[in-house]
Amino acid sequence: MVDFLKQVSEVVPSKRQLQWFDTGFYAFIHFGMNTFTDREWGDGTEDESLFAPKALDCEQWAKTVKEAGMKGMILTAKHHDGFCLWPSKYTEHCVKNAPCKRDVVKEAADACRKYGLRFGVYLSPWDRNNASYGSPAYNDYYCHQLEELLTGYGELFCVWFDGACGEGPNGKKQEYDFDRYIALIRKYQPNAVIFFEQGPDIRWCGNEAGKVRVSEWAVIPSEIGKRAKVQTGPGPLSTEGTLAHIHNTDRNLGMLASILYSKGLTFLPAEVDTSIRPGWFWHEKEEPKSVETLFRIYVGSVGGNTCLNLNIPPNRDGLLDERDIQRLRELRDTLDHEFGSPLLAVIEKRPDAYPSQPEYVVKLTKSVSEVKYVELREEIEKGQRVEAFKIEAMTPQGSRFPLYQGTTIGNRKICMLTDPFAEQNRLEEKKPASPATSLLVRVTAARGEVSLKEIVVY
Ligand code: FUL
Repeated sequence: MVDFLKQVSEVVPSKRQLQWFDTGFYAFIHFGMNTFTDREWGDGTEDESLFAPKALDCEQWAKTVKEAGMKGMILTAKHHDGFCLWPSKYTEHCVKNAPCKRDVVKEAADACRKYGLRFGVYLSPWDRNNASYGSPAYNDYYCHQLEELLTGYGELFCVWFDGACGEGPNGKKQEYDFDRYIALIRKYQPNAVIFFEQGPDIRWCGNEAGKVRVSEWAVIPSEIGKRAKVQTGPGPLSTEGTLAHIHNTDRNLGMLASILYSKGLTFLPAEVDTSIRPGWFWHEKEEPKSVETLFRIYVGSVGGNTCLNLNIPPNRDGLLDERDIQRLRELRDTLDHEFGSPLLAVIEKRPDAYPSQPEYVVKLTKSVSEVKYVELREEIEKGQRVEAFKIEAMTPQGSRFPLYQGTTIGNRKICMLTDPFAEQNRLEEKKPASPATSLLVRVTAARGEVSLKEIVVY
């Protein structure tokens, strides 16, 4: 069992996964035929003449994304309706036959470069327009299109596939040749992460509502990763209740874990993809989510060992909607207000603690009542190890009282000690300040030796 735990604790991320973790918060742009037909899924019969944005300006997208503090953008180069936002050599169903003949992929890629954003593409494998869909020839078609995108638009940070596999125009379903698609991406864009439900670099968190698991592990059994039809909530994918129990007495769960892990382990972190609005595409009547909801999604995802891919859909003019821009400004203001100025703190690692259960004393110049958030980061390059931790307040005399209890940390864990949107905050402001001026961060269970690379207090 000890060997097994060692093995689990030594599964490390790739360079491209680390770069993706650093990207952290980026935009999804759903734009295409559906924008003009007011639908979420087109059926592939839409006439190219419908694609006619009047004031298309990808720089407006990039500027907004940059100002919101995001670091990248992923564009729907082709959605399920098959219409391509670039002039593809391999189909007539694309911008070259539309009133707007511009290469939207190129304009978006250039705008990203201008604003210092990383750029990625979403090429839907499901294609309801292409006649070859449902036959091996479609895999050739898809690879040709991938090749156009992989070679014509500079460096990509992400190639995003969704799992939808419905019927094509002739009623047939397609067997996707993912191995071939992946090989092509690796050949031309070795630094790009590939998003798919089951990896290979990042996996779906299992819902489109912006929710993460309580324990969002990046190290998961390869076998589970391959058939990750996961739902919201703590599913087996999180390995909650499996590995954690190996240390404990529950033999059945220990057995289950060794079976699950018998096919090996993989580093496969989750991405949270959600839309600022109810739909993925722009619909006049839809309104953006509240700043409170977006803030909670941000803290849960970026601060929950995942990255946040937030969709903002351009409208029929080809511009981001002013309502969404305003909401992103509010979100940025809230994030700056809450995380803009960390508190001064001196951090000391206690010398006598076990390597797998380190303890850190965080000395503040203020009372702990002032602390709203504690951000913890593991040295994820060495693997993800922390299974449980506690944060306590400590007085100069050494009395302690609990403030927060958590499970996984991973790349970044943001622990919210006071809720900025809760009414009770205003009432609590009147309470006397706590005499405690230190925090004690204690890792209470881990898969191996732990070293936190950052503790930041806000
Ligand atoms: C899903 C698609 O079916 C939705 O339309 C959207 O593009 C979402 C991000 O992925 O699989």
